[in-house]
Amino acid sequence: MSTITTSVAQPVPPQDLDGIVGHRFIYTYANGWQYEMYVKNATTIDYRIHTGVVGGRWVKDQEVDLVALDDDVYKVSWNEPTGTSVVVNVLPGRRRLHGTIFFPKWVEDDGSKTVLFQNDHLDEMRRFRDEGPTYPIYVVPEFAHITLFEHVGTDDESVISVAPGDLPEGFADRTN
Ligand code: FER
Repeated sequence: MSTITTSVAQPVPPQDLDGIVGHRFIYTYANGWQYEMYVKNATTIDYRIHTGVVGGRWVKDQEVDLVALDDDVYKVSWNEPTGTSVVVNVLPGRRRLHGTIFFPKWVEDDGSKTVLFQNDHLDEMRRFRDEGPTYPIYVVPEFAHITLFEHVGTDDESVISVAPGDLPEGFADRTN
């Protein structure tokens, strides 16, 4: 294994994203929440939330910032139309993940308003975001274990195409 070196002149390590782009992974946070992410391409994710306070929610075409921090270490960051911000660090080879979710107060108060296929409700989500209340932000930092990690190819709209509740029995429990 080689060591990646950076400096003031070159702070950016090599950006080889092949180990995460075009992959689907399912993971369970230490608080029991189970999530599924598909990195559709270097700037876009689709995802489903299988269990947790907003279980049942699913989203396609969320724009993200995706970077490689080191060998086998990636960071995915984004802001939702709901106002929720998320930062997820992913170590596929170690099957390790850490997510920090920054929920606006209105989601903490009633997350059920976000439990839907968000793409059909984008204006409504932006309205809720703008109505708030936003503060205090509810910060949820948790480790997770990746139970499934698979290459499925890029830009495949069939990977995440149905609601979490409409999947075959046991879908999210498949491991590899
Ligand atoms: C994740 C944590 C949070 C994730 C998505 C969210 C796809 C989204 C939360 C929300 O908008 O309610 O690991 O991965």
